[in-house]
Amino acid sequence: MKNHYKQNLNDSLRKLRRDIPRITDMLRFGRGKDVDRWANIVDGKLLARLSPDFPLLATICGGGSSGKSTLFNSLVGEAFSPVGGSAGINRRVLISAHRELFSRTEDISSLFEPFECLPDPLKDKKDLTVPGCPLYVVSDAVPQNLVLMDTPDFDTGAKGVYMNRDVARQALESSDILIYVFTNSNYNNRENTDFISEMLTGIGMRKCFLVYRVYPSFKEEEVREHAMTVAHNIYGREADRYVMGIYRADEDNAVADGRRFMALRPVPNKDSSFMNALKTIDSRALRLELLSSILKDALIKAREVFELAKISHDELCLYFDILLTAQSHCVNEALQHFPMEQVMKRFAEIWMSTDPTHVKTMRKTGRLIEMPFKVLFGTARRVKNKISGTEIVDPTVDFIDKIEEDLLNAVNSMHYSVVSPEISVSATLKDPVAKRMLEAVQRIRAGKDLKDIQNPRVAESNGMGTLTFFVAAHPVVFQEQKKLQDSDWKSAVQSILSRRDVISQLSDVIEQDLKELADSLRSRMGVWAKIRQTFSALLNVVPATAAVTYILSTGDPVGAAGIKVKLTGLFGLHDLYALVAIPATTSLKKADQKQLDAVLGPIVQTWLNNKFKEVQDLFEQEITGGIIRVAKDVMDESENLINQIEVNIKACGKAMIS
Ligand SMILES: Nc1nc2c(ncn2[C@@H]2O[C@H](COP(=O)(O)OP(=O)(O)OP(=O)(O)O)[C@@H](O)[C@H]2O)c(=O)[nH]1
Ligand SMILES: [Mg+2]
Repeated sequence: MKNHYKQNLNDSLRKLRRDIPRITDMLRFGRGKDVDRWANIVDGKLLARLSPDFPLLATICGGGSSGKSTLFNSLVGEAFSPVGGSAGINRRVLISAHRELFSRTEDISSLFEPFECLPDPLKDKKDLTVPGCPLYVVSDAVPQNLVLMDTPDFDTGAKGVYMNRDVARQALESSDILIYVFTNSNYNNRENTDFISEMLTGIGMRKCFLVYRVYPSFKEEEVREHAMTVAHNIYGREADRYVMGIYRADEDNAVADGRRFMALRPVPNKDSSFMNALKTIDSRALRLELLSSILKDALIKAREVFELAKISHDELCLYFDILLTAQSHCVNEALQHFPMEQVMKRFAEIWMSTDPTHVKTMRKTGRLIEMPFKVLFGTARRVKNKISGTEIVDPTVDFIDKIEEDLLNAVNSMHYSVVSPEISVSATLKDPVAKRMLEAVQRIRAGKDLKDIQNPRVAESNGMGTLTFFVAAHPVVFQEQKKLQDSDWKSAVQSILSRRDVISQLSDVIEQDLKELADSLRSRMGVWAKIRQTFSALLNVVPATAAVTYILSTGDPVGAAGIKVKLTGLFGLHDLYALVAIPATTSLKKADQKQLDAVLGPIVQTWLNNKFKEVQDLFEQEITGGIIRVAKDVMDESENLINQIEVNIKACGKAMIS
């Protein structure tokens, strides 16, 4: 690999190392443990050891009391590591290497990097029987291309709780070759071989030597057969490829007494000693082979996380779209009753105040018939509007009750949706948001394995293109959901209801909108006379609680009596119409439907657009705000991160083949 490719690989790998755990945390799609292991391997085996000259780390491991420390001492030629006692005597890792290697301080600190510890020499071997950072001993008996490591066992303990598993895991993850020591009592222990298999074959296949501490009476064939059982349990069918040698260490009391070192014999019997086998490993070739296999696997894993992140991001976007659309539906629900009388009266006032001077003069001198307005303003109760300083009509008690009922239903269904484990909404495919939601559902389902296909779902509600979308609440909002669940909902409802006048009052924004509407109507309609008649007919009879029905464009508003207006500004509901049902009164019947639409339509629209915004703000303040904010922030941040991850996976792949 050329130098600049190596540099690119190093840079992109470092970025992936930073971003893969970040995206997993950010989108909370679980896999934390997998990703931790991946990160450890990238740290310990790739980033620290991209150089092919880095020595191989040979790890002696095995079950408790299998003879690991005895073997370690035998290889280094001195009883550094404590042996005997009860199983699990070693509580930390002991490292040994040639003096020459210890003079290369850079290599030594990279060696300790996976353990996140500074290297300390072994002073007292008792220190190894208490947990702590790895210790080292210098030994010129260790071949210069190797670092030898004695590790704690991984099977002392009970009921699945193992005393030394974490240290053993760290040691195995950082090892380049394994020296597995086993005995007749544990050679077929699947739990042990499964653990090693998981460590050695997950990311980058690592090779091993098998050391069988066995009775001298065992025949070579038996030893080989048992050793191959171990090999198959670790590597599966390809076992032969990964076993570098099988050795037997015959039980010997002189070894147990510490009078003699352990002697290893190759199986089948050859001249070469175990030490010789270690010395003649082509460590450079093995390191390169390992690096490319680890890198390949690390990238496969990174790609897997990347795909999961994309699915999770799609799920979050889908959740967000459904939530906002559901909120739009609830806002509609809160605005079922239109204070027609109140709004119309105020509009008439504004209209009159902006009459041309000659009309005002005529009105003052009584030359203009203005009976309907006199009736209106004469009977209405008035209150001072603090904001605009103008007079407005106080809404009737009956109407306020209706608003309160609507609002109560709406906030309760919003609250229910937002704290539920699953959220759903119906939408018509004519809406761009619904299209987007359907595409997200299809992408997620295509990327998910079939077992987990329950989330999300889409159901056809009727034959007219209306779909109902279901998605589980995304884990990124769990905390906010919990906050809402734990908060005092009853008092939140009280606080929302106490602000119901947000709906009934004419805010200064509406005032302004109505003024603009009056101007534009006047310019479109020309002279007062043309619509005077309509006003006269309408304003007297429109009931305060004219009910509003919302219809998606696929519904059938045709034929319904009332004013139909297209609404805008609500999230996800682009084809929404409001139909204001005007009870059939004689005066209204007489009114031309076209005039009704022309005059009342824009006023209804102005009011609803304004109120949507205000009620939506109220919902976001009291119910949905926290969840919307978290979802939006994570959506944006994770999208960036996913893009960066994609770029770096590609860059690593390119550097690898160069
Ligand atoms: N008879 C006999 N005993 C041995 C032989 N090799 C090791 N032992 C004994 O087996 C026991 C365990 O040996 P250790 O080397 O401490 O085993 P270990 O795998 O390091 O054990 P832990 O560190 O506790 O996991 C000790 O009492 C050793 O003396 C041998 O060849 N023959
Ligand atoms: Mg030991």
